[in-house]
Amino acid sequence: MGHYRSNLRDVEFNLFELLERDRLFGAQPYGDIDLDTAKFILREVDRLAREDLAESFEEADRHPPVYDPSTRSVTVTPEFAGAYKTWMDAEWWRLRVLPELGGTDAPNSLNWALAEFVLGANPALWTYVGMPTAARVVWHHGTERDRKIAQIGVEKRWGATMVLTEPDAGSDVGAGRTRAVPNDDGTWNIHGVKRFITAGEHDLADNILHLVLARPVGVDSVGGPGTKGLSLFLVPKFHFDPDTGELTGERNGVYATNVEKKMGMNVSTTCELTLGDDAPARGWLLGEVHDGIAQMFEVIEDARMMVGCKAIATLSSGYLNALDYAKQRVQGADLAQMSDKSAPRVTITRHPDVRRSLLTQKAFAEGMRSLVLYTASWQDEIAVKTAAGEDAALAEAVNDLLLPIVKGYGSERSWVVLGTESLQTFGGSGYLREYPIEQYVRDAKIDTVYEGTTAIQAQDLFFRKIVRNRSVALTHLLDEVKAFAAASDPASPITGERRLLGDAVSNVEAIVAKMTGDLAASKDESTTVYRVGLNATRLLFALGDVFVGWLLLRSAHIALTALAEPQAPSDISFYEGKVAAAQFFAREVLPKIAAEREIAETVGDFVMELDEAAF
Ligand code: ST9
Repeated sequence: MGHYRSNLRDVEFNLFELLERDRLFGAQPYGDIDLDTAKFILREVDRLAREDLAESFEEADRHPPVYDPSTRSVTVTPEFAGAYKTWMDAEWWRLRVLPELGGTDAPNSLNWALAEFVLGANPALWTYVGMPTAARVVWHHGTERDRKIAQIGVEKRWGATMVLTEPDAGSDVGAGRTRAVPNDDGTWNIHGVKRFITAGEHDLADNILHLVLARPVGVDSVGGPGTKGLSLFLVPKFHFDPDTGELTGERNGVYATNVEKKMGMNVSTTCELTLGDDAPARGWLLGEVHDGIAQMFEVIEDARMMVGCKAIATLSSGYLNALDYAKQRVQGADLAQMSDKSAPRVTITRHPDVRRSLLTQKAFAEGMRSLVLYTASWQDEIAVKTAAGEDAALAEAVNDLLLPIVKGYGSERSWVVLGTESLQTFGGSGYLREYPIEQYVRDAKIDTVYEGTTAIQAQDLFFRKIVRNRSVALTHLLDEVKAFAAASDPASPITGERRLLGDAVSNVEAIVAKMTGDLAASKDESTTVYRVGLNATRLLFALGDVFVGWLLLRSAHIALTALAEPQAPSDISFYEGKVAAAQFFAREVLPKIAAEREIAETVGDFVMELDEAAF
């Protein structure tokens, strides 16, 4: 058996029992999909991921792509290249491609469910398949010429990258110095050095289309300071005939000048790209307007969702690997017989702390899966409303609110639980390369860092998604959570847990109130905003816990209803597990938000006033 343990049953539960996604099938814009087809696709991708895509996971980690500085090229191992080809040949990635570009309109909820299988089996694979996202953004913002390029990119299965970061412009993208100079023929010459470019160079595709942020120079009224002065350019690795897509054989002046050596995700090439150094790097401005950061953010939003999905995919497989191990590992006697040295040895699933750990893993993995798919269900809502010509503003705002939580909270909780609980379940064996967990931990760490660090997600959440949105999306969601928490259900085994959820919402609202108050006070005393900064990640985590607790309890409610009817033995266990995970999370995690509130309310100025020498 390979390393990857998927959870198809839970994915289906989320899609069809919790989120009732099948209600969308057969109607616009998802007229081509029905429930049987969706379940068939899920089963197929699950099988493909476990049996084929997962196979090179370990090998590719031990034998990362080789960078040849003399040709500035990268060679990927045949094993990983085989997995990539298998995924591309299977064509399921076309469910993410616009119909205008040869794809099928499938709900984002279904797509992110499929993505979980791929990202769990071989996460780096996904980073090489950027074209569906890139082509969508190019199609939406491009001229006829750009749309043709998007069509060619999909048809020829080219790679695509997002090129933002520079050595001195990481979180602060607006500090980027890469320049773009217009040519007479409508193209631009790009000059600069970019860093940390995922899949920036490889031999898996015939060409790579780089989406590059650069600052136009020599053009009136554009190219000012900060992110708003950035434009987005389409810069191919190889020049091609824009009508046919045939490569001209001429190399464009964008080269990988280094490939980083990393802690994990070793098979995903992380490149330094130098543009326009010894040969011109020519590209096209995307569309006719200089609106680079907004255009790039459409790619970033997709990638942030991907990171959250990857994080929980790995946690879920980590948990299921740990569970398998715990069920077999015999060690020590039952604690209730600890004084009897001749008592029979038991599997470690009998030990209280291991059970606590396994339920922690289960609750976070399943709760955050719900969070990812719940967020995706708002993306479905945007598509449905847009197709019907209706106002999608609320759906957009709720999706925007949830994205930093999916990415920031999802990645942090996954990485911590993987390291402290999943690996720990294996004892010393978890530290060995014999088991996949040590690689999971290494591969998962990047999720808290790239696509905007956790601190960036926390600031995005508060300043942009709450304050700038005037709390419309937050209030909408918290009202739903409060209504669920307050619903009367006296005989139910989750009555106490609903109360704990209600308390957690009050506490998170108090954290928001404290931060909003400090922000308002900063109009008179600007440094008061530091208090907001000190509470930002606290809010991100607290809100994530509330939403996960709510989704787990909603799942438990559905499970309890199902358990009232006759069920197959495997379904009884499944539904009992859903109830237990929700009860555990509500009892063990949600009460901690009260302490977070207390800390948040006492946050003052001393941390920022401390002399740097005292650190
Ligand atoms: C990276 C690569 O880390 C990781 C690779 C992952 C794997 C990718 C694999 C590919 C997967 C497939 C998907 C991708 C496909 C790839 C191929 C594609 C070619 N929401 O607040 P302001 C906009 S890459 C929406 O003033 P500052 C908005 O337009 C590196 N839009 O910010 C706004 O204008 P307005 C990742 C947003 O102070 C404008 O920005 N790097 C949002 O100027 C200015 O906003 C990062 O993620 C938003 N949430 O700049 C950067 N926020 O206000 C992290 C801003 O008028 N840093 N906009 O609407 C940040 O996010 C900073 O907060 C900052 C600050 C740069 C936005």
